Order: sequence, then C-alpha cells, then structure tokens
Amino acid sequence: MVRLSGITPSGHPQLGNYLGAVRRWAVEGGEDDLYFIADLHAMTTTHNPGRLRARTNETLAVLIASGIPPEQVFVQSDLARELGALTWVLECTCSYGEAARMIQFKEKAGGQAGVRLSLLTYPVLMAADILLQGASEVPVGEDQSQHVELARALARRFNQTYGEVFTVPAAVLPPTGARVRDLADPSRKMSKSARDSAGVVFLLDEPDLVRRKIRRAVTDGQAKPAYAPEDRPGVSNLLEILAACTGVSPVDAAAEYGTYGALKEAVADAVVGTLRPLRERTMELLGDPSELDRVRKAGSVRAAERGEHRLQSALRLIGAA
Ligand code: AQP
Repeated sequence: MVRLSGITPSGHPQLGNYLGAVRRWAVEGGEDDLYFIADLHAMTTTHNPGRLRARTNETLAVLIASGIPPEQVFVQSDLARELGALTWVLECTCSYGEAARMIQFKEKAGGQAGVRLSLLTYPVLMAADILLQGASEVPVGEDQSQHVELARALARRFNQTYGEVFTVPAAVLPPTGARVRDLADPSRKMSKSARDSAGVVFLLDEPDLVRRKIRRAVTDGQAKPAYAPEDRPGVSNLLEILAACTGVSPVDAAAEYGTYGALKEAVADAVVGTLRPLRERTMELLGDPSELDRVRKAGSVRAAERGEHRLQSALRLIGAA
C-alpha cells in the first residue's frame, strides 16, 4: 500500500504544518509512504519564482530534518517532464465539465480577472502526482477529497478505455492531528500564506520571536484558562498546542495553569523546545547546499523510476509512444 502526501511551498512552513502533518509523517508513516513538495501547485496563483525556489528548499530541509526517511521524499518539479506528459494523457481522459465542477476552482477563481488556466487544470496534475506513483491511498482533508475523486474517475476511465495501468486511489481521512489556529485570529487556521504573520509561528522563527508571538496570542476576557474550543477558541488553541507538544490533555493543561501569563509561558517553552532540534537540523541542511542537493537528486531519481513504467504504458496505450 503506497500512501502519498504533499505539502505546498506557498510560504514558510509553520507550526500547524508540523504538528498537524509533518511530525506524524515522520513518526507514524509506513515504509512505503511517499511525501512530496508540491511546488508546481504553488504556481496556480501569482507567485515569485525566486521565493518559490527558496521555500521549496526550506520545505525539503524541514521534511528531512523532521526524520522522514529521505528516500521517501521528492520535489514535484524534479518530475516535471514525467508529470507534464502524464497530465496531458489525463487531460485527454478528463472532460472540461469535470474540471470546471471542482469546488476549489470555483471558490478561488470566482469573479477574479486573470485567473491562471493552471488553477483549472491543477486537479489533473494532482491526479498525475497520485497515479504516476501508483498511490493507493491519499490522506486529504475535506477540501481536497473532490480532487482525489477526480483522480479515481480518471484512473478507472483510462483503465477501462485503453487498458489496465493505474492503481485506483482512495481518499483516506488523515489521522486526526492537532488543528492549529492562528494566534492573532483564532477563527482561522494557522496558514503559511496568511497575510499577517503576527499569529503564525514559522518553523524557522528565532526562539525569541516565537515567544513574542505566543505572548501576544489573542485569548479572552475570562478570569482563568479553560478548554472550550467552541466558545473560547484562542485559549483552547494554546491548550491544544501545549497538548500536542507535551502529551498532556488540553483539559489537564487548563487545570494546571491559573493565569493566561503562566499558560503562555508554558506554551512558549513547549513550542520552543519542540522546534529547537528541528530548527537546528533544518538550518544545518540549508547551510550545506550540496548535501541537500544530493538528497534531492536521489529522491527525484527514485520517484521518476517508480513511475516510469506506468507513464510509458499509458503513453503507449493511448497511442502516443
Ligand atoms: N493550521 C494547521 N493545523 C494542522 N494541520 C495543518 N496543515 C496545514 N495547516 C495546518 C496540514 O499541513 C499539511 C500540508 O499543508 P499544505 O501545504 O498541503 O496546505 P495547507 O493545508 O493549505 O497549508 P497552509 O499552511 O494553510 O498553506 P496555505 O497558506 O498555502 O493554504 C496538510 O496535511 C495540512 O492539513
């Protein structure tokens, strides 16, 4: 069983990416699981090429530093040729109506001028990501499940029309991890591309900055901390972050700290302590570009080799090679 997960380098990786996904990948992932940095997906809206390249490298370094085996990691654009070819095959298997029905496209494109065509077609590229690697499971949240459905439909249709090549993937619910909210606006989730970074703890933030952001986190006017995610999202978010870093339950953590000040100090200590080894190892890797490059090349060669026979079969069956 091959399980494929991705992370988009749309900004600096942040605490939510780590506690909610990357750390689980490192600790709970199976040996056939694959992880990729989805840099091509970060080009569907306005982007800066130099910044994207830097975020891609940083994200790669974070994944390796987190302990995910390097042989399970690759960068999407290193397979641009293979994915480009397979995307075309799949676009010739997909109807315009199917792509235009994607809710995310409607949400992101709605009413905007100059929407990139790639915003419409990127679910087909995502299908190519999945089908090239022969992934059988794709852990995704609600917002991406329609895209995995499209990948399923395209795999089935291709197999029935031209011949059996593709594993039909299934969307699986990701293991329930911490859902980290923005510290300055707890009505939103923490996001790398948030417009205001005051409420976002980036994984490479200096410890002092992390502490400052946590001290300034929005809570509420109640006398004491308590865990009530619906009614008191700010303080509950802090308790969940503390729980994710220390292993205590949010309710027990609330009982332990009688003031917001004490709670915030504990959260700051826990986050700084959790991120320290990750940050150090990531900086080490970023300071050794030739090693990072070596790891990256090895990962992409393996990923390309894994998919080559499927790509060649698909091209041959559809009449191209
Ligand atoms: N706040 C979060 N709490 C828990 N998990 C999170 N993830 C993201 N934010 C949080 C998880 O991180 C993995 C990789 O994320 P992604 O790059 O695929 O996309 P995303 O969910 O859109 O992440 P961001 O940081 O919010 O990016 P932008 O700002 O570009 O939208 C996923 O498993 C995701 O669930």
